[in-house]
Amino acid sequence: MLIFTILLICQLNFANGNLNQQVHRRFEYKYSFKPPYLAQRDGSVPFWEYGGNAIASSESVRVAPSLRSQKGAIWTKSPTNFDYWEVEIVFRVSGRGRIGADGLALWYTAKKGEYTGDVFGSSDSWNGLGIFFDSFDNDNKHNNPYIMAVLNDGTRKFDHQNDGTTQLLAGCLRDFRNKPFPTRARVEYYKNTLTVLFHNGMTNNNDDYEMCLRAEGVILPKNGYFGVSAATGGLADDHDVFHFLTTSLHDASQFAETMKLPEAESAKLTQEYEDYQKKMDIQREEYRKDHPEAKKEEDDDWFETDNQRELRQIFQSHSHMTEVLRDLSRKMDEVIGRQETTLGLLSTRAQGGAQIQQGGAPPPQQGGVPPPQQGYGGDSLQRHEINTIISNQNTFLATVREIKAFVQDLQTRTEKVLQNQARQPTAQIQGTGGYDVQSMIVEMRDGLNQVKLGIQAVGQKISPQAQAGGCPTTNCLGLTAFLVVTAVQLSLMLAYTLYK
Ligand SMILES: [Ca+2]
Ligand SMILES: [Ca+2]
Repeated sequence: MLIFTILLICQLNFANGNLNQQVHRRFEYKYSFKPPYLAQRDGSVPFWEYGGNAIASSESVRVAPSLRSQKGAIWTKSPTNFDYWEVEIVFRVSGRGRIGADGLALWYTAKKGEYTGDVFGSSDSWNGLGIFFDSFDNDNKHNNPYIMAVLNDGTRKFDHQNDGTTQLLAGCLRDFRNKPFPTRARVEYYKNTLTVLFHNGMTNNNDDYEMCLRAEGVILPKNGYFGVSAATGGLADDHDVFHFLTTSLHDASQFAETMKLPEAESAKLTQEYEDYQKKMDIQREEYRKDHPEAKKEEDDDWFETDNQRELRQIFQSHSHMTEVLRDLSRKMDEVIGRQETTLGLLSTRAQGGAQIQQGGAPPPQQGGVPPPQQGYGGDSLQRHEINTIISNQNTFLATVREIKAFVQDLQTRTEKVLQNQARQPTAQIQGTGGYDVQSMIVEMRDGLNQVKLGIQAVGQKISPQAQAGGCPTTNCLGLTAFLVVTAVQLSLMLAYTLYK
């Protein structure tokens, strides 16, 4: 099963690789618009024409505004010179109403459509493809907003009354109105397969696309025009388009053939490039002679690498510190484990002692605990003494747990600092000065090492006592005090670091 899965993954990767190798993509700026400077000062959009109620600004094209009975459209000036393409459109349909109208259309047609037509603001009886974002539920089947692809050969009229249900190629029910982020659609037409992906605008992540529809055997007219249109009715929405990005898709092998330059031209271009390089070198030399201070600035750049090295050292120190802390945490676990064993032994003995005092008979052995070496009984160890020992042990355990939690907290904070540094390394180094941070970290590491050694020593001290089954109360108290002092020290160090 596992081998089969691995094989499948390999195959998929191979297939993906093939696809990437075969398709050559080229951004087509003459069939695209995007902010900033979407529209020029005179309001025109380069390579595009718009009309009707459409208005273009530097940030977006408002294809139809939220007023009653508005229609508008924007069309490319020239027909495409490529067969296959992908269009990514970033848009927003928004209005105050719970229901909006009428919708937005993305077109690829043999001829440019109208600017005030009957189908979402553009021409009916189109020849080519229309992707409709239909906001209004004309047929009252509660299935709008709806996204659909409708093909037409120039003979059919769009069936508005039924929301085109009998004419659509494929579609999907998606709400695209009033989303926190602009909605997106990616329409791909490659080797007669049409795919529409939709991004519902609930996140700002560019990759959150979902499949809306896919249809094979789609034949579209060659050398068509792209367009976007929109319309409002009795109800109204703003229909804004921010990005219209067209990429042409080519079969890589064919593309290589068409892109080959004649040899003579290639040699000429190479020669031109070399001449240009030489000219640039000469100019650079002259500039250096005229501006000796520029040289100094270049030298200054080299000192940047020192800073970077320093930063890397800080990173290493931090990583080392994290390791030490992890080690410490593990040791703490060990200490707690040992203490719990000791506690178990002691409570067994406390029960035994109580029985001795009550009945005077020797205690039964419980859970295979070996009998202690030295004699004990009602005379040598009173019940209240044992209880004191147990309560001391409990206090000690609680303190150790607190310290453990504290160390974990410290570790989390260290990791946070590391992450912050990774995100904004230069800000840190400029803010505090690299050497100070470095020396402080070394100090902290030494301190932590001392703590670690102390705890190891404690662990060693405790284990023989656990084996012997005795724990003098004075020692336990001393240890508690030691650990509390350590905790205070650590918190002071941490506070100092945070303050810094
Ligand atoms: Ca409709
Ligand atoms: Ca409907």
